[in-house]
Amino acid sequence: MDHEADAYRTDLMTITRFVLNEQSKYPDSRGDFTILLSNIVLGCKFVCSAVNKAGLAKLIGLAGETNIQGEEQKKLDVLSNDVFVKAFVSSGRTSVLVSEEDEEATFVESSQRGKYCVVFDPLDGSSNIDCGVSIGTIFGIYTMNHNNEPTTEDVLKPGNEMVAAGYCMYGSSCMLVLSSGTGVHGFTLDPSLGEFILTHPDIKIPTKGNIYSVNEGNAQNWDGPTTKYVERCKYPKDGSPAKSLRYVGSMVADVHRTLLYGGIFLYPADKKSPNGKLRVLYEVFPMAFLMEQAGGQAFTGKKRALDLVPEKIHERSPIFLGSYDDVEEIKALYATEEKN
Ligand code: AFP
Repeated sequence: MDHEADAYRTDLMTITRFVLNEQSKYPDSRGDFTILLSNIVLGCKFVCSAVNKAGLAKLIGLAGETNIQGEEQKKLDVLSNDVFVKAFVSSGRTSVLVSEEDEEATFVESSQRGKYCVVFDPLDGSSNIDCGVSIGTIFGIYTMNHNNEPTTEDVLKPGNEMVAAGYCMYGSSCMLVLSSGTGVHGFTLDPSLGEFILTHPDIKIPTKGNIYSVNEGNAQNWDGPTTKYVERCKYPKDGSPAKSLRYVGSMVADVHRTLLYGGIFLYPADKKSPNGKLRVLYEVFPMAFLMEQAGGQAFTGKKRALDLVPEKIHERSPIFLGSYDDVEEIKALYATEEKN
């Protein structure tokens, strides 16, 4: 009998236990982050269950405009947003919420306020829902550094001021990947226990990868450095093998694969979208935070992504993120262009 393996199987490191362990390293900590995180976990479990049922609901006629009681059915992304907003507000640990689904920021009323601000995309990649492809929730967390009325200025801060970030991927398994500034850790939902269990401790991205991930349908509108970079992925000049192309079209899935296998994910600027497509606060920053924590890099075409200072809550930015050496290469191409 393999006692060591048995001990491993019976000594489960749940996400709550993991965060409590981390918390115990800070004697002044009052458990606010643990409480906030347990509400994120609740939202993720809810969305996971709803996503799993989405196909079935459609099949048996529960989804659509109205349900059998004649009530309007909410779309999954709207429903997910409602769940997360309510979980954050009721946690009593948040003051400002910015969601991809809501045009304006939500300011929590004073009786329920707490020290955190959360920026999030409750269901990213929602155009993939109907075909059962992986989608996800992305979040980033800031702390309030004053006791005055909260404003949008509390979240219009560079990504390097985030205290934590993560995503939950609803795919063949449900996985929550989190960093609170001490490495990146992955937890997989055990559906029979209803608990996220630590399965990927201290994720490090390979220094170089052999996959590039981009929507090549936009190639005719790319700028010089992006065009040159993708050309090099396909026809390397140094005799190395060409990179493989993988593109899901769900940022969480594409970034998750990049984190585990290495390589680069690009959503560049193009002539039609000079600022790219992805949103700074709840797509670019959280993923850039995770990449750097895992030993990779994230670059906008001009600067380190986490050094951007957003001026609007739904601002967009081009993004190149992934393995350290692969991002170095694209940085060099932009540096050369700037000189010429
Ligand atoms: P949707 O939520 O509209 O599906 O957009 C997903 C997304 O914001 C991000 O998850 C993808 O990386 C990116 O857009 C894909 O964009 P393209 O369809 O333009 O490639």
